[in-house]
Amino acid sequence: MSARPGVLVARAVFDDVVDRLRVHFDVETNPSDTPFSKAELIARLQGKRGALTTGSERIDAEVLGANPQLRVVSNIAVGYNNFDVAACDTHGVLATNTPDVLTETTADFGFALMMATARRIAESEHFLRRGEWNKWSLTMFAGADVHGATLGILGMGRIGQAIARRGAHGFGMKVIYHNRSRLDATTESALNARYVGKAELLQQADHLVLVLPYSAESHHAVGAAELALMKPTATLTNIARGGIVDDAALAQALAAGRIAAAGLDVYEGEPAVNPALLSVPNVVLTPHIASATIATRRAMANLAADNLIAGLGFGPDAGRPPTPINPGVLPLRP
Ligand code: 8YV
Repeated sequence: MSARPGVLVARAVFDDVVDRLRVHFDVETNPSDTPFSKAELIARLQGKRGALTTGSERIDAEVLGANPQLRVVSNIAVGYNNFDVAACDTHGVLATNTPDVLTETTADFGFALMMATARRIAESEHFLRRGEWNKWSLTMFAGADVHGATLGILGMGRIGQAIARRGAHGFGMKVIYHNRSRLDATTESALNARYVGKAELLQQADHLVLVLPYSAESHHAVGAAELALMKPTATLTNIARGGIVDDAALAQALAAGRIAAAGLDVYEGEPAVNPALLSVPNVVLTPHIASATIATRRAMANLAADNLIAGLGFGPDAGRPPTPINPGVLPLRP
């Protein structure tokens, strides 16, 4: 039997990143890139000390209980709602994520999706492709201005702040935000951002962007009651997580013209998308690609590999993984 620790790479990852893992570990990969079922994930993890996961793999008490030898779960994502961190603590398992490396790329996409939504880019492109464009007219696909408008940000972490910078400094937007904790005065003034209550954020924003982590508290943070507070001319953009928006309520609000338009990169129960959203024209829909540039996805995969290697006690940073979620479990049990 090999003395090298075994690790599972749960989804297809860049070959050179897997090669970095092979220097230290016996690596099992998933070349088909089909997400494992829970039972298969549990089976594939048998005997493994570590796993490289994505948002598709749920690591919970059942998975951890069935694999007591597991020591490190390294997510290729900044969000980690697929991890039960309390269960990881209980089992002495280190959980890690990939913050920072995706901030600017994700903010670029959030801004692009917000602009596409405000300026009706997808809706008008579909119209053109359907061959329906037979004359120019003054108000054809007239949308809402982005420059000078009020940008509302719900969740003001790293990505929220990067979106605020783009809005305030690139587009002369008035930035308001709501967050669990208020930013310090220096950061607020650098971003030209004003802290407001959630109701005021909903009422005042011309373009509302959601960038908060998903948790039991943020489930359906934007539902029918919140949508009812928004301006009928407003747009809503969700690049955070499915489940933060009540997708059924949003589809109804869009169909009724309760708000002007929405841009969604994430969905409740994705990759399934609520069919009601597919049938309303005033929504731009993308398949969870906010961090998807080659450079950023490579940086995420490499940071996840760094975490796995160091977490399992190898490489120059042995025992000191760069971005732990629950560093309290360190040093790990043998
Ligand atoms: C990931 C994301 O690509 O980092 C996150 O939290 O949502 C995306 O950047 C996705 O979660 C796959 O793991």
